[in-house]
Amino acid sequence: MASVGQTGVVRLFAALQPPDAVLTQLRSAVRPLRTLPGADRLRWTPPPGWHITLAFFGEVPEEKRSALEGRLFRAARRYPAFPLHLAGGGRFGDRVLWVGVQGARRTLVRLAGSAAAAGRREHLGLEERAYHPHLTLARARGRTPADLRPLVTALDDFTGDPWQVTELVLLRSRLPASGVPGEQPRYERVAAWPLAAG
Ligand code: 2AM
Repeated sequence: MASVGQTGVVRLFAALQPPDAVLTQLRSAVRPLRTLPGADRLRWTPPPGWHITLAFFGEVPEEKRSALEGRLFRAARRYPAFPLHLAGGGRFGDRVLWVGVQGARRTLVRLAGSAAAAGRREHLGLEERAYHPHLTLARARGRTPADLRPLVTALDDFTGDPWQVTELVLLRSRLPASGVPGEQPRYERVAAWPLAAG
């Protein structure tokens, strides 16, 4: 378990971590994108931290942490293992470039809903926005919009190998010290629970 920060709160989110072989494939697909015009003006997410967010809990007070973890453990064991693969590109407006997630998407969306419900029952401030499965590859810097369309097109033909999702992971996000240009959050695995139904 990660140690609790000095303020007694930690920034936590539930996620899936694709296996290393899939991340290696994605890395190879992303490498040529980084040489396209405008790509150097984006902040590219470092491959070791690549994940598919299920639910973002924000700052979780220490006293709610074990109850949240218990709820996530119980949610995970209600689901069977299920297959996913990464495929194609997409974007959120002119700010976020991502790779899509395909396969047992209905199960994925239900699992994400259960993870969000676990947070809501602990009265954590979850956003109500619709869940859109994705793995973020790059973000626009600051307020500068970016033309992400050529990068999305370049990912059209990418399809990664399928893998079997067998666990729900709790990750901690450590924000960079403010004022460090280009610094990104670091993610740390705090806990993982098996999908154990069936
Ligand atoms: P993103 O990939 O779409 O940026 C850790 O911050 C993870 O939680 C990121 O993958 C991020 O999604 C996701 N997330 C969802 N809502 C968030 C929020 N309000 N603030 C920060 N991250 C959020």
